[in-house]
Amino acid sequence: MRTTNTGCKIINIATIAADGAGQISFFEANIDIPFEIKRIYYISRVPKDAKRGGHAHKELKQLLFCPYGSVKMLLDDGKNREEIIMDDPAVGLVIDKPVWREMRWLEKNSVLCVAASDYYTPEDYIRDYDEFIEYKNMEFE
Ligand code: T46
Repeated sequence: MRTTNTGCKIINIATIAADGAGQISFFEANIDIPFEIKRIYYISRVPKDAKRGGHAHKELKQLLFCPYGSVKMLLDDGKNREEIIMDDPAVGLVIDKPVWREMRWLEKNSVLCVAASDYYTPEDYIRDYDEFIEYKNMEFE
């Protein structure tokens, strides 16, 4: 496990290879990731260079992983900004605090999967960057 410059965590997802038959990866809630899972979603059929995201979450915790292809994550905690390329099915990104995220698809049809700690709650999103900075400044004070 490695903590990134924006306070996210890069984790190794347990992965077992089968001779000539690929690999299987798995994780368990509360054991391998620090929360209960209430929702799974995945983003697929995205063209190369398309961008998504552009928001932060107030409370939601998530594990992101890319089982196929390559997606660039831009992460910003209000003080630090970094880019992380997700291209390994055996690696996950835990975002468990308010961090602004933008995603760019580096390869057509890459799949981004997310295990989330809560049901879909539109009120939990901050979709305006200035509002996000104000929210973080209140947190830093
Ligand atoms: C995140 C990044 C990594 C739902 O109705 N239920 C859901 O569970 C989700 C995730 C989305 N939606 C609806 C809300 C919008 O009408 O799907 C539409 C597209 O969602 P959004 O523009 O937020 O998608 P992304 O790819 O920008 O962001 C998503 C997640 O929403 C977000 O939580 O962290 O992936």
